[in-house]
Amino acid sequence: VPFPNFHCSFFLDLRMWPTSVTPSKPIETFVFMDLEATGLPPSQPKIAEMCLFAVSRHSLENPQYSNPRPKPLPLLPRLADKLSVCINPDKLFTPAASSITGLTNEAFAMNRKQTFNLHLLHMIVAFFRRQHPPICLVAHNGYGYDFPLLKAELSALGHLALDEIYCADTIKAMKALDSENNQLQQFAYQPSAPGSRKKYALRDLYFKFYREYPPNSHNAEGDVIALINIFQQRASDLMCWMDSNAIPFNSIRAMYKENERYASFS
Ligand code: DCM
Ligand code: MG
Ligand code: MG
Repeated sequence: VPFPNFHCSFFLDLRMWPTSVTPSKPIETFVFMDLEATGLPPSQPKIAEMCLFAVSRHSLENPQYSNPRPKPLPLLPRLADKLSVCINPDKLFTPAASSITGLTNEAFAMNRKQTFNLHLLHMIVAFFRRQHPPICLVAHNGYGYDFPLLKAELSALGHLALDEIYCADTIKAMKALDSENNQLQQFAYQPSAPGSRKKYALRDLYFKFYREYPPNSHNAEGDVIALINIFQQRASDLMCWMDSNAIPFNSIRAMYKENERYASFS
């Protein structure tokens, strides 16, 4: 049992996972991340914008609330380290990516933005070094997109590992929490209502909790803030799930290998 004194009611079965692949003690810093990029796989996208918000477990366990009318809402943690960077992707945006993000190759060129280079790598590593470990990167659809894409960019610089950093995907976590709740409900003979198909897109979860769509979608910082707002609605369960289910960032496979980008031309 990894955490004998945890008040964690979820997923006892996941303790069958080798304990060495999850953090050895509770995660202390959650680094919420979102990436904007030139497109979706299989186009081998390149990152165009990256936002990291590092928030302590303490802040997430002790939220402040807005004025109670009409309804008290958790405020963004006052103490958060933030890194938001524009990155010249050095690759053409797909029309869809350009349209939803508002980012264009011309704008990066006109504003003389640098590529995903060693300066940025050093910023990211230094940013993590300032956080109290264990550290967990958190992204919405992170396993499907953000983590493999970040891994591809780091690998292209020859930086294969981010040691002592874990990662967790909030879509996977939310689905796991919901399915656990559904199993509990089955004991009470409460079949889920017809038409209640669960939707897990960032904007749908945000709407479910806040009854409006999130502002600044497809802007890395806007998406990170929306993700934190969603996370705050179920923070204790999500943190508990991540303590037991976060995986090492080093176990993430790159979305593609840089030299394969040119393989089809040879
Ligand atoms: N993306 C895309 N087309 C979509 C959705 C996303 O090309 N329909 C790409 C471009 C975005 C990136 O994925 O910059 C990240 O998506 P999101 O803004 O949802 O984080
Ligand atoms: Mg995203
Ligand atoms: Mg985004």
